[in-house]
Amino acid sequence: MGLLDKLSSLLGLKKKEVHVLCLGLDNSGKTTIINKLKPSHAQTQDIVPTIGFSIEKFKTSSLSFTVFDMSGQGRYRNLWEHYYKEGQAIIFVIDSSDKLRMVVAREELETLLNHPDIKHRRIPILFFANKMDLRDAVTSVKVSQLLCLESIKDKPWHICASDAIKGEGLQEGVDWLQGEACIGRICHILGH
Ligand code: G3D
Ligand code: MG
Repeated sequence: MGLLDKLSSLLGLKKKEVHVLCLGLDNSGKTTIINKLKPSHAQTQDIVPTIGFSIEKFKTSSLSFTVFDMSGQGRYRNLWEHYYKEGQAIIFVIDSSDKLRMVVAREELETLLNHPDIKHRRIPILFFANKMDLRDAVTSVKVSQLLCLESIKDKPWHICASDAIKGEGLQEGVDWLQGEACIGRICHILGH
């Protein structure tokens, strides 16, 4: 059973589909992470609506994943923001060794958090401080400071250091997301 199948079966969401958005700057490691999480039977669909922007999608029986690069090209923004509405959980990936673009990642995160389709929803956000194996990488605590994560008060969030190539840290992250999604589901049922 792949990590994601386990997640969906534990959530008891056999019928209802959960949409997860996996976002971050290009080259942060999204595709590598998703490929590690993806069960072998998942159907992948690469969509390339415009040259220079691509969206990866795949589905398991009860989870659907949409992955895209937030590469700062304003003209593609509408294309990716279109997916915010359906997202019920977010995985935001950061290249911990790319200090130069950390500020760009922070700006993208702020724009995401202020988007009308995200702003007022208690949507869980899992951050992967990825590429921890690289000598230049800063710690996940430092990444969290650089991205001002402490200022996120109205959404559950969690940061995990990861090495997507070896697959390290991914399980911890998925476990956390699973717990949050369960809580969110129970609150939803209870009408909170
Ligand atoms: P993206 O989908 O976010 O654009 P990718 O990023 O998953 O394509 O990864 C970009 C590059 O970073 C890839 O290298 C990939 O192998 C590498 N990478 C991803 N995660 C890690 C990690 O945790 N550690 C290290 N050292 N490298 C990582 P290439 O060389 O194929 O461009
Ligand atoms: Mg990619």
